[in-house]
Amino acid sequence: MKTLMTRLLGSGYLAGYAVLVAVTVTLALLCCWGGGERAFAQPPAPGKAGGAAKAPKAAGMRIRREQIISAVVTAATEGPQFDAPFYPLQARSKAKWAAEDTQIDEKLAALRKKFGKRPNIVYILADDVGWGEMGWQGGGKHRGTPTPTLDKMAAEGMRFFHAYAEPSCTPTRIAIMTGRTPVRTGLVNVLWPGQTNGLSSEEVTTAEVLSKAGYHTAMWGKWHLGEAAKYAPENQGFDYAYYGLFNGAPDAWPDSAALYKSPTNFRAPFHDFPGLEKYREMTGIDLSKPAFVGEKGKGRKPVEGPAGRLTNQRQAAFEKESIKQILAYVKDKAKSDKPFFIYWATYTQQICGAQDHQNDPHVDRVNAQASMMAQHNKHLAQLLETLKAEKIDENTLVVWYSDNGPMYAFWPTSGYSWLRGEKGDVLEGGVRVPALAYWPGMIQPNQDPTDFIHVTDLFTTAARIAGALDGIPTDRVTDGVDQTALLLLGEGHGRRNYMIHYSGGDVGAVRFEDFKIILKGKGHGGLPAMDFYNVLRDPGEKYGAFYAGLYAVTPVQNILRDHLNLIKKFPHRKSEMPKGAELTPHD
Ligand SMILES: [Ca+2]
Repeated sequence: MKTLMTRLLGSGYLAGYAVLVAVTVTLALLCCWGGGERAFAQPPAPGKAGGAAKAPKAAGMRIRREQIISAVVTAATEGPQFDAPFYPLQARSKAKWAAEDTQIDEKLAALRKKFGKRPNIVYILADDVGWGEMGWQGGGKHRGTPTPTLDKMAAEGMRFFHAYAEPSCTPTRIAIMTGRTPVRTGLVNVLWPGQTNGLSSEEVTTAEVLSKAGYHTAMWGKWHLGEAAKYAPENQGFDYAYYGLFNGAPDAWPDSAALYKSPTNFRAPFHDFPGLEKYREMTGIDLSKPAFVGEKGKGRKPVEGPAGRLTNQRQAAFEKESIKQILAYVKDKAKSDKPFFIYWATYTQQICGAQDHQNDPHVDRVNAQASMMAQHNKHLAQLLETLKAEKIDENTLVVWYSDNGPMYAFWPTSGYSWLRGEKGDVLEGGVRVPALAYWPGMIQPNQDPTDFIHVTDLFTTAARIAGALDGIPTDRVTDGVDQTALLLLGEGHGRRNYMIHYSGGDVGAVRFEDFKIILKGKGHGGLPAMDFYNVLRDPGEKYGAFYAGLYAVTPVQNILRDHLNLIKKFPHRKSEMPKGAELTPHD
């Protein structure tokens, strides 16, 4: 990877970079970089700490041309420090965004006047639901996985055809919780039961930002960001948390062992698992407490009953208990003078199904996830009805987002994507996911913007809507951009035109506008090795011919270069994973 980067960012850089800067920087600045040193009245200030380059302090001091370019392109002028490729778009959108921000402020102020408090925020993160799985995408009942409530939300809210996540569970959970590309946090791998690392306490979560801003904060579902108490949600900003520790796989292990002994072990996926007791003897890993209920400042205790015992019925039981609690929570907090933040990391659709819904209309019984999706749609409808009954639906943003693409290893109990690739890939099938935003009265119904969003954006957008942008730390890079304008003003108001798709700790692909380059091994014929796509024209990534996209190579290289350069100023947090123990299975 390093050699490839060096080659990609080689001799052609300067010319291309000058073009990029010329296009994006204001005329006032352009006049400053004709000579070696010029006076520059108001130099932008970079991020406050974390090894950021020092900004010239006094107005009018003389600075070098290189410093001007670097400061304009990579550094924050105030507030959060975003990734370097964000700044050219910000620079050329300054007037437009300022006008939009005024409109947004007015809308939020009017809402606050009406309800007397800031908006509630509900983030629902689904598991392994592939792009195309929704009825509104051509899936739904036509693929044996009915999604009636999600289709209703799509019709009454904003549906995203261009929503992106990280390629797997833990990384997307890091991204939604911190607004940061996982590699920056020191945690890039999917966590497996018994592993001792997790999301560093030094990271600032969405829950911490909102809690500090006066929100009630609660979570239900699959945490999967570390097993130790210090990593637990009640110690990462949530007042209350009802959560599972592990990925979805262990729920199927004990039953698989039993199935293996029976004459009906057809395709039991984990049939070599020796059972909980034997496994503990062999490994020292105790799987008997897969779920906990925690309260901030009070610690946690294991979940009792079927939702707290590994079996392939646990996920469905856990979801049932979760929605019961969520509805009670909403009813209770509707009366509070403080708003609430709910993070519901639903098990839908992990490996196990929901027995009660196996015989629902249109449910494919061979695909266990279809029944889980049916159950989830029912629960989701109950949540929306409750918000309405409590008369807070117009003061509650609900976002539904899948965490990654399907996992075909468990086919046909795997989910599905119409796109190429699967969970773990930086191909569209791995990272492009179904997503929705629903907010009656604030988000206009039936919208399908072409703008693209990334799961990290939910962090920054929550902070914006809560009036808590000042809670975002400025001593580190935040990758999520504020997408409130897209939500409230509609198509064309998105604030993102690039993405860096990571595969574990390495850059796997770079996106700029409609162009996407997937970085590969060795080049040939004097050209770097990469697959080039226009993913607007070719969402299935079927036509990866490089030559048609030669003109886009330099802009994409520049994005990569600026991204990598900023890492030098804001180094990644050290991994807490013991050296040499990094495995990267998907889940
Ligand atoms: Ca997942």
